[in-house]
Amino acid sequence: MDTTTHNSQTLMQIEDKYGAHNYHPLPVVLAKGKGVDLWDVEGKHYYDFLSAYSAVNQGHCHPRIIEALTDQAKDLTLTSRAFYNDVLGIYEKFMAEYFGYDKVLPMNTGVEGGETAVKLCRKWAYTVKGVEENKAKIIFADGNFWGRTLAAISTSVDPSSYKGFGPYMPGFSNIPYNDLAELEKALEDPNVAGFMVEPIQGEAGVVVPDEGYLRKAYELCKSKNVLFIADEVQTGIARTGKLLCCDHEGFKPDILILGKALSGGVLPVSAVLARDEIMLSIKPGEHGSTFGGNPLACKVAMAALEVVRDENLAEKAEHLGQIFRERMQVLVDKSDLAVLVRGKGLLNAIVINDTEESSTGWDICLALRDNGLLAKPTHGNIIRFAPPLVITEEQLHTCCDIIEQTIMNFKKS
Ligand code: IF1
Repeated sequence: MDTTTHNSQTLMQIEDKYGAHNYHPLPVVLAKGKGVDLWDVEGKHYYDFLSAYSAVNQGHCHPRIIEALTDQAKDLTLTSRAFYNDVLGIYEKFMAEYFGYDKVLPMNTGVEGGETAVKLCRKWAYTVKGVEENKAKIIFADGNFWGRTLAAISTSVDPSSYKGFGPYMPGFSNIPYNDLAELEKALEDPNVAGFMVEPIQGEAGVVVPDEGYLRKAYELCKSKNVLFIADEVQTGIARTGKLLCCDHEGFKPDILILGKALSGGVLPVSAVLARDEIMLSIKPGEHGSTFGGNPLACKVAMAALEVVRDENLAEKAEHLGQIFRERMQVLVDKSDLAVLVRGKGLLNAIVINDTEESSTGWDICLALRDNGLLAKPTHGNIIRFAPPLVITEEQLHTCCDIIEQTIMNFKKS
């Protein structure tokens, strides 16, 4: 093992030489995280305003979650699903009761959750709804992002996601986001089995649909015996001020996909929840994964969800999110650069007065980094701001000061 003492520069060079170039990270090399705080290799402090894309809602290295990890790691980490173990059933009951569903199918990454939801929806279509084999259709919204697999990119309208990876998955179609008329039209096709949608589109730039859109979309799906599939991988687990973003509109998705903060960012844990009629359409041996539902992940996830409940993180996100948007609105009103702020809870974004192709968002994030705050643009002109939900009101104001000063003093290149 390389035991040389490295600095940020040498570590970035090593990654460049030996690692695939499938990312373009902001040039900062992190070495330690605790709560909202991050430190780089040289010991410089930053406030985390990305939370690993909403995976670290509970704060970095939360002691209760780390304790669950280390305790279980000493006993049993993985049995595979070839055998039972003494944790999975306890976890499944915990999850079913926590979210109010009959059953849970445990997976690892968010995109595996999405793939699982699509397979469940198709299987339900053929075995319950009565759609002809291989004719099931699932509708997605333009601007969606649910991961990097071939099925996920087949529904993308972003060339950087799908270009050069064809041919694409059949049986998928797209409609505009936040457009009930287009959804109603698409649902006329009797082969439609599901509508899979993010309650707020994260990667698209924290795009919040009109009040009531989700509820009405759900009702339209119900009226056509079509499953409403909520991708809450990024919006779930208290991020938007409720346990689930769909809770803002008071309905339960037919299929719920969770990931990211389900483990508090400690290891990959995802889950798909549904009622028996849907979940039992997949029979033994028809789906699974080596690590899905492993005892280590189950203990970590239960601790992560107990932290959300015991520390009232949804209420915090709701309260602090309002403060954040009020502070940012003051900035928007006096800045020529920041044109609007939008979001729910502590999932927010600022739209910058420049083109999607510009580097202004990136350049502002470099300046924010220099001023001790880490954020990343979703597009050239949209910066997402999503701190861990454990941030205090005082820390939030300090960070709003940093954002305000950085943007007010920023000079476009
Ligand atoms: C990357 C984006 C965010 C997601 C939603 C499913 C998944 C994601 C709503 C898949 C994952 C991650 C992927 C990561 C960066 C990040 C991301 F910029 F890519 F688009 F958050 F907006 N549904 N999003 O946001 O979950 O398989 O990654 O566990 O690919 O760079 P995953």
